Amino acid sequence: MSAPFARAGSGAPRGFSVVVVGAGPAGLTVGNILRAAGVDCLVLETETRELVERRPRPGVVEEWAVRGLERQGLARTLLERAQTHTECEFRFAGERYRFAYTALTGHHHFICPQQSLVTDLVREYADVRGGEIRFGVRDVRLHGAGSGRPSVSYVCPGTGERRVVTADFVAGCDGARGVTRASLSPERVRLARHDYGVGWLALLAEAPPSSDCVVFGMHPRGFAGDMARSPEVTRYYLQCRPGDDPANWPHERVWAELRERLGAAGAPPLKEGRLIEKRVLDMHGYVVEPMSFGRLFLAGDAAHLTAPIAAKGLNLALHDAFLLGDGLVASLTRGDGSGLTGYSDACLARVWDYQEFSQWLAEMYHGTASGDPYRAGAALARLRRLLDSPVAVAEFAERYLGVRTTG
Ligand code: RFL
Repeated sequence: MSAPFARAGSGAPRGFSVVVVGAGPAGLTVGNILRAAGVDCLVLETETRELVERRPRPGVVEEWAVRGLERQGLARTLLERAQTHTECEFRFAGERYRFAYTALTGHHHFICPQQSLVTDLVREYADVRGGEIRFGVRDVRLHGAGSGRPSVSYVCPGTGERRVVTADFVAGCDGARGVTRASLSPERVRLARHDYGVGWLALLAEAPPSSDCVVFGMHPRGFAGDMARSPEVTRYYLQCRPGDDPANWPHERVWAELRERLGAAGAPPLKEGRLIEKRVLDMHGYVVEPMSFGRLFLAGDAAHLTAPIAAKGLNLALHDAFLLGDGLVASLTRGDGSGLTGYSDACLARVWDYQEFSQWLAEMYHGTASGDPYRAGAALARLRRLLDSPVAVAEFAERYLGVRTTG
């Protein structure tokens, strides 16, 4: 491992074994794994600690991911506080279809607002495991990613000075809008992108849950989703035009559309509340292959974006982080580089599986409202098969939960 500090006054940049760019779930999980093994590292984050701990983010976490956090000693408060989801409901043509996936598979989802997870991960990394972290840094730049000793520079928020840190490895965990991905050599990486051609109006309502499980509504006017987040807050989605302006969706219109698209025989009435978040997400996904270049390893949304259609992005970020954290520890403490060599392929197998599931689900959710009778007919066939065939249901359960339940 590198000496973590350069001699005072030497003018030489400080050195760390690992510099992690980005304090989201991916970066903080990598940092925590490194600190548990006694590896020195620095996390750089452009936002303040208060903002990353409060930024409202989603919450469907797969059971295997929570067990992975638990193995790293990172799930204690999540397990104390998170609700579990065991069923979901499809609504179509005024009917309700319950899908009790836990009864079928023995597995469930955890519902935990991402900001609670991030708060726990920051506290554990910085306050318990003694990890170094700089919040509010500006203009982060990566230098020499393909070289034997890369460095990262940033502008210090307090002094306005540019600081340089060197590293044995850089973990690029700076999300979809970060800078590390751009350091991958364009000749050696491929960016695969898919545009779903629809938008989702993502809403957070100060309203108690209207349903005891996640509800997916497929309607000729467009998809609608109802996902309880806590006893006080519920997330709703409404399919809309890509690039639509949230200002086109005043309170009355939102609730009228939700009532229409989620309406079904015997469904409990929606509990309305003040809309505290309203933004339009253009549904798209991308995958960067390979996820590493030289001594730079990407993890989470920095490497791949999964449209929130199947609620998979956070889960993939954690999967990458477990593999990257373990690979870095093996390399730095035991000289075993096999985890890092196989890192990209090991991540991408799950990434592509989840991308394909999102695409499959997207067609079922949006086909009915596509205006294309062929797509609408095929979407209905997809839904009917899911409702009628035990084999289709078992496969859906596996993919929805991200586990192999058979074989
Ligand atoms: P993050 O969470 O974006 O964190 C990246 C961090 O890097 C910082 N950053 C930089 N730091 C230093 N230098 C720079 N140049 C930087 N640029 C950026 C950022 O400030 C940030 O702190 O990425 P990470 O760690 O890869 O985690 C990915 C997940 O956050 C993401 O995939 C999920 O939120 C996706 N997602 C969902 N995933 C699930 O598994 N289950 C869900 O239910 C779910 N629902 C959703 C979602 C994403 C949504 N939005 C926000 C599009 C619902 C929505 C509405």
